Amino acid sequence: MMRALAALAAASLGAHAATPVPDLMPLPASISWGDGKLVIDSTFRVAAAGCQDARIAAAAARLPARLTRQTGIPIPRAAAAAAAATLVIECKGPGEKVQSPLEDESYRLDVAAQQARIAAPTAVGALHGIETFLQLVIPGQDGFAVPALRIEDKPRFAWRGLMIDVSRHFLPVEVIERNLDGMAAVKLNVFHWHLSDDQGFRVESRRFPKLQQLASDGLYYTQDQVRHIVAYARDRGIRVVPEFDMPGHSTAWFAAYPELASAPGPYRIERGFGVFDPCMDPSRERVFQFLDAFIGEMAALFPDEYFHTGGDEVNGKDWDRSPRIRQFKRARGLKTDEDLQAYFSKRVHAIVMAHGKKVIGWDEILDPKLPKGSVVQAWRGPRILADAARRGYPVILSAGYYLDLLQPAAFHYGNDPLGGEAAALGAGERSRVLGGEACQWAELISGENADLRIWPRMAAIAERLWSGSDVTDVGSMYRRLESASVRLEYLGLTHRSVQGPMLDRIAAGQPAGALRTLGAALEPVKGYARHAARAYKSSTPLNRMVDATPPESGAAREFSGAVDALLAGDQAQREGVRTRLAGWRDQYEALKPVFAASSLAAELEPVSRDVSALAAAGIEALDARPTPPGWVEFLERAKKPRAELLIVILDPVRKLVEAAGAPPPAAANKP
Ligand code: TNX
Repeated sequence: MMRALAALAAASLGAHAATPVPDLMPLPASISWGDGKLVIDSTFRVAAAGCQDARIAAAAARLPARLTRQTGIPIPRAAAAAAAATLVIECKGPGEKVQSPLEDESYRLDVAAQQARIAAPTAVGALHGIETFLQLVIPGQDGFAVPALRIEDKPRFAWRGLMIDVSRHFLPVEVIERNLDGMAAVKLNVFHWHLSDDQGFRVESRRFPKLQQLASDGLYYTQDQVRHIVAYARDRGIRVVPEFDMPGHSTAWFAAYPELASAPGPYRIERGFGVFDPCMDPSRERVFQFLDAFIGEMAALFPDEYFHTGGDEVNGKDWDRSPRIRQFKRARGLKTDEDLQAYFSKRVHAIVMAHGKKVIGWDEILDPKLPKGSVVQAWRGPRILADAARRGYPVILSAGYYLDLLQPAAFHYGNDPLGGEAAALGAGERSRVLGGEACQWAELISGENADLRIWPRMAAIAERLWSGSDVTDVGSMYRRLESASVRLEYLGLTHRSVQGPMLDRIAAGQPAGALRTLGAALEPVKGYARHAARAYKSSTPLNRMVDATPPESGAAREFSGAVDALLAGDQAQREGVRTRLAGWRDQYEALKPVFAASSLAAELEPVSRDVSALAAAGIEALDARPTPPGWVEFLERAKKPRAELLIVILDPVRKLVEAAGAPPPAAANKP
């Protein structure tokens, strides 16, 4: 039986006949359902047939342990002949030696009652098939099984990435590893590694060892660790694109090699965040000689054909202040700092290409002199994406995919690389839109909460980049995102589990349950508002409630939906709404001893009190009692962020209260 995918998405894949249907993410290009199911138990065996690729053997070897983690069923790591295997993986060829955006990533998955079979032209396609298979393993009334089906699948976009900044805060190797596991699980294929910025230089250089010695606080990846991560990523169908940001965002380099800078210095690793003046000096040949040697060393370490040299946010101040650089501009007929940056970029791009790489850079590099074939990473908006495509450059979208801005998954999900400005592009121009990359800037993340910031929203963006443009049902996305989120924890990500220890720390020995309840009513302030609230430094501990609170509260979203349904007449929602509100009302009393005991909790007292008062008003409204006195003033206060947290149940409760009785005019409300 065949069903249209959009309809499937709308049905959340949730109601297929009597068998439960798994929540796939990203949704595949096509599914047809068969009859019956393949049982998954401790007799599970996997066989790789005709795959001349070590990646498939490695993935097959990991499979039993992954299934065990997901199901709790002990499954031995034992090879099987194809005829006896539960899952057979076939791929025609190994695929490219160095994976590129041209790799064929398609696969087909057939599941019947006796056996499942993945067939793919390349190892990378087969790896995607394995991930789909794992997503299909769900518990039913008689144990774990995969429903019989055929899936034919391939990505909509060739470039599906996640950029992680490891300069502002260093992330240990194991954090990178588990994020690569998560990326592979949702079929992302580019890890863009932002390895240098004002706040730290994070790779060992043998040519220029002062970079790691003086510019990293001892927190950097050795070349062996880099090779390990590159191999780890390749094993999972993921390319690694390194970024060394220049000529701006480069203070850390100058702490090691001040002779690269436009001003004499002295320089120290930057501890604050923002856009800073230090900048490489385009007027000195020694800078390009240094970069030639450095890029040569790094080009050999990172096998990907693309090399990212940044290019963002050059403020030009140190250039303007230098008589030597002003003279250089005049002598070369370079009128503006943009012209000077274009000159710098042209030199650096020639070096990158001389070392056998293609260029990728932030959208400031878009200039008539940019070498053809260079990829433009559009971060300042969709207009520049369309502009780059019109001018003949391949381009990827990052604007609208900034995970550090803490926007809801639905916001990112609605941001299509071929939507907005790009919708007006012609077919040839559209083909240059290679895909997109989410960005996790690291001013306000640590190794502890990085997963919590990236996941699960990343999975929604991954679906936007993999699945068809007609897969847009937000309700379906959120339902499936919840399942995806649970599965990602089995893979080793900690976006859910880390809240436990973080809240326990804040509770300082008291029970943390009420903190969790409070947290469900809150979200961190959005955009750059945290930087307005205090002057963050890289040394500022990220151990507060705001750091432990996910960007999006699923509980608040569900509560809001339940209130809407209730107000539309669905009385079945009433008790659930009341129970939720009672929890939020009561957390304040429960937390009083915590506020008194813990310096980390003390700042939460006002917001906890307001959540409690708000919930109490909601309960009154459920009981049809009129609007409480002072309500309007109360709402004004409760709307404002406290402790960098927003009360996100405010709107649904306001609706409840207003439905119970129109608020009296503000003046009459004064206590
Ligand atoms: C702008 S996006 C930057 C980064 C910051 C980021 C914070 C880009 C190319 N540059 O240096 O970390 O904003 O969102």
